[in-house]
Formats: sequence, structure tokens, C-alpha cells
Amino acid sequence: MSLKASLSSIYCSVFFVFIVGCKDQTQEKNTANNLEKTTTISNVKTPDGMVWVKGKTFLQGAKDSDAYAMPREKPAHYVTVDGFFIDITEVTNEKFRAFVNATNYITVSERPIDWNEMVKDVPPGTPKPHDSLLQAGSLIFNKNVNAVVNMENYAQWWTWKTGASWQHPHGPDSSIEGQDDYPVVHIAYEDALAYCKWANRRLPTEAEWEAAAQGKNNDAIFTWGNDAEQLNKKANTWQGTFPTRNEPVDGFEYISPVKSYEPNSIGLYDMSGNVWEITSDYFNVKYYQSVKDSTNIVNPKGATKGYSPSNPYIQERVIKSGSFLCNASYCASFRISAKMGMSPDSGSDHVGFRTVASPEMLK
Ligand SMILES: [Ca+2]
Ligand SMILES: [Ca+2]
Repeated sequence: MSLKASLSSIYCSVFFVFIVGCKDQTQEKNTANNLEKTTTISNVKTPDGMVWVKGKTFLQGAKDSDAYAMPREKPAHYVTVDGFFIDITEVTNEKFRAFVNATNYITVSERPIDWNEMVKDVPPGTPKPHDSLLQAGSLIFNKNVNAVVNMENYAQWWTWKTGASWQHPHGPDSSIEGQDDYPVVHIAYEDALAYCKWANRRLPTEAEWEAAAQGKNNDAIFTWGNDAEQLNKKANTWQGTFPTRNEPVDGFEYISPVKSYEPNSIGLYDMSGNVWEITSDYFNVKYYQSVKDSTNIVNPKGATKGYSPSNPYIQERVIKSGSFLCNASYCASFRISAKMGMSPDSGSDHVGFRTVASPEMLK
């Protein structure tokens, strides 16, 4: 979702859509991760903070036994991906600060909004908003919402906040001091690309992201397997009644430091919940229908263009993992196959990213 979303009732940008959105004190020792760190892949040493995802064939999309699966996740189909390296955590504030310090990069949410550009992405005839609404800012979750009239009206729990950015996640009076190990948020697609360029990384495709989330599995619903009862021990999501009553049974009401929950079977943290993660694929709700009769799809890069009936004016990108706002009553996006669309020019306080690298990028 973005400011645009508030400009028209028929315009519903991503963030509104992907909102729906225990810590186990005895974290498993991740022996798999330790092993991978010392493994040389194609004469390329595994970079610090990453693990190797072996190339494999797996079932992408909704599994038959997944009661929460949405039409855009169907039908499931087998795909093959080559091996790649992936960050074990979401990109943290510490890492993003290093990038900004090195490049003086200014994120999208820190730039004033150019109405001449925005007008291209909103329904025809949308009036220009007041200049006060075109100041730099981003979307934040309204923690104080105590009643919702219509669950389809996301604007009830999202607020455009002038001055909100990765350095001020709740607005100009907030900061990330002492939160180096929290995932960076308020990241737009182009911000993530800029970070990747600096770091010699790239964003994962949706298929790569699912392959990594599966870990050693090939057809699991969750990143830890198929037991839904494990959710509150394995991921930072939302308990209670969304969006009015947050009962942090899992230990966190808001985002959590990375590595607060057990990793999956190949050592990846927060592949379910905490913050959404941007991928390189276009969000097209019909894409899986278009490939259902294909066999052995190799290294798919998703649809050639985006398509979302709820947001027809934007070429959205796929985001994965769900966030601390995800709840089964709304979208259950903590499942591997779940996905939402994200407007490429907007961020919010529950979207971040993690990066990948192919071996050839590191030679
Ligand atoms: Ca939580
Ligand atoms: Ca995540």
C-alpha cells in the first residue's frame, strides 16, 4: 500500500492487501548451517551470513492439504532451481546502514512524492492530494485501531506517516537506536535493488525463495514442515483478533530481532513471519494457471508482467513470508506458498527483504 491507496477507493496498493497479517528459548543448534559455512561450492566460499541452497526440484505453490491456500497459489507445479546462496536472515538495520553510509543512498520513503510520477499509477481523474500529503513518508500499521467496520477497508488500520522511514520506522520521533539486529523496513523495490547492487547480490525469484523456505523438504506447507500447531513457536505472527487485539503469545507484538525463532532445516531464520520479503517476480494472480500444463520448469522467473484485479494500475512485485501482522483469520501468509503483491514504489513497516547470490556472481 502507498499513499496512492488513500486517493481512491478502487485503488488498493499492495500494502493494504498484504496486511493480514514464542519464542523458543532452546534454539536448535544449527549444525547444517555450520557445515555449509565451511563448504566450498564450485570453488566459491560461502559468504558470511549466507547458506547454500542446493539445486533441486520441488513443488511450488499450494499443497493439496493446505486449507488456507488461495487461488493465486494454485495449481501447485514442479519446478527446478539451480543452487544459490541466500542470506540466513532478513537484511538488518546494521547491514542497511552500512550500505547507506557507503553510498549516501536516500530511500524512496525519504524523498518527497512527485505527483507527476504518481499520477501515472492512479485511476484517471484522481485529484491531486494536498501538498502536505506529498511530503516524504511511508505507511505504518495503526496500533490504536480498536474497531473495524469492514475488513476489506484496509485504510482502517494503515496510516500514512510523514517522516516515517527505515531510520524512523514509526515516524519522525522514533529511531532504530539499539535495533541493529532488527530487519530493516520501509524498503521499496528500488531500495532493495540499490542495496543488492552495492552488495553484489540480487533478489531471489519466487521459486528460489520457496526452494530455500522448504529447506530439506520439497512439498511442505510451512518452513518447518506441516504441523500448524508449531506456528507460535516458529514464527513471529499475530495472535488474537486482527487488527484490533494483538496477543503476543509468540513473544513479540511488533517486529522481532532476526534469529529470535528457530531456523529451518538449512539454517534460515524468519522465512515465516516477522517481515515480508521482496522477490524479483511480478505479482500476477493468473501466472500459475498459465504454467499448469508445463513440466519441468527450470529456474522460473515468474510472469512477464504483473496482474492484480485489486490494483490494476501498478506492476506489483511478489512478496513472501508474511509478517508479524499475519493471522489465520485474515490471510495466513505464514505459509511457504503464500504471496502478496507490493507496489514497487512504496514501503511500509512490515516489509523488508533478503538477498541471494549465484556462484558466478562471486567469482
Ligand atoms: Ca507476534
Ligand atoms: Ca520474514
